[in-house]
Amino acid sequence: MDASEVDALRIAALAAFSAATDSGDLEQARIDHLGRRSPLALAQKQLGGLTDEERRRVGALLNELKTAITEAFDARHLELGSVELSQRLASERLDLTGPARRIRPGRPHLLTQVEAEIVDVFLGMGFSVAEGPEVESGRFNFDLLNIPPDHPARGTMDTIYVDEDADIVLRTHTSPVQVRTMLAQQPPIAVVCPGRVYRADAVDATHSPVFTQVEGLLVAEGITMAHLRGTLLAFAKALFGDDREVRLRPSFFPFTEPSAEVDVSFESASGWLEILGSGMVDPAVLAGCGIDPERYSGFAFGIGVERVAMLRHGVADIRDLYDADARFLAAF
Ligand code: 2NL
Repeated sequence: MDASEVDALRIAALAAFSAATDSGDLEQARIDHLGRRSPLALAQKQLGGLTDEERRRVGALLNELKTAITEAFDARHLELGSVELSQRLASERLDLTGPARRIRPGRPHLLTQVEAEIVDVFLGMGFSVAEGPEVESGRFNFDLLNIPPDHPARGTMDTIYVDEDADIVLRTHTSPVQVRTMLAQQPPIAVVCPGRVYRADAVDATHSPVFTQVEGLLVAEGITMAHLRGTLLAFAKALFGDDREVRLRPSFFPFTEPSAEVDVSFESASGWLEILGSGMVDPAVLAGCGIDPERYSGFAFGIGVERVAMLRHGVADIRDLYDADARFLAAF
């Protein structure tokens, strides 16, 4: 092999690398001109058949040739790499000035928010939170609350029975949670009991067979109606604003004596709006729950969370709180 043949191989390789316009082409050209079956590799294999002198001469030529072709390949490789990179950067360019997709975070339901707000006010006054089952015995839901077996509230017209024979009901208030608390511990007791309650009511703008209550109970020595009034005034101010007044109106519940509806002053509503029912725990209820009524007294109250949410947020129909209409939900 002489210098002109070596030159021809070099020229062919360089031409092939220049002609390659992408890295696929270039790889094929590398295989053709530097690969194991390239003319260069074949010529190197045949070196063994030459005389010593020839082998040294041709060997040197082929080594130079290989270095030249390799350098040419490396240069073209870099060149095509940077061309391809800039093409890719151009085609995958992101327009960072375009409008971002709007993120719409979820949040607790309005009822959940209001329930938490109510509970927080009482936590701030030192009450604890207690929860209990929604399926209750008639004993905890009624008997121990001074509601006798023949009371109309226990009928199937008012109460949803899970098992009528066994006297198992969906709780009609969260009072049984407070009953359970009293049975489990002696005073002082200060608990609030939030949760779902059930009544056999038809649905209309202000009634739902499922609704949410936060009931509260405070039992200790020397508790009077003044404690009830002061506590519920503080609650009304915390929830509805500092310039509120409360008014107690005589009422009746089987489990409290005396009992009082609590109204809050509302300038917009031309006077007063009822926010909850309350009273001094009936001594018979304390005694039934293992608390000595000669030593202890207490007050209790029941807040309808739907009613508070509707008053606070101007919701006219209780069904809006349950329909899960995204347009309603998004407003809170
Ligand atoms: C209302 C009235 C009230 C109670 C709930 C209660 C619980 C025990 C003992 C005595 Cl364990 N009372 N709870 C007392 C008065 C009223 O709720 O209108 N709620 C929406």
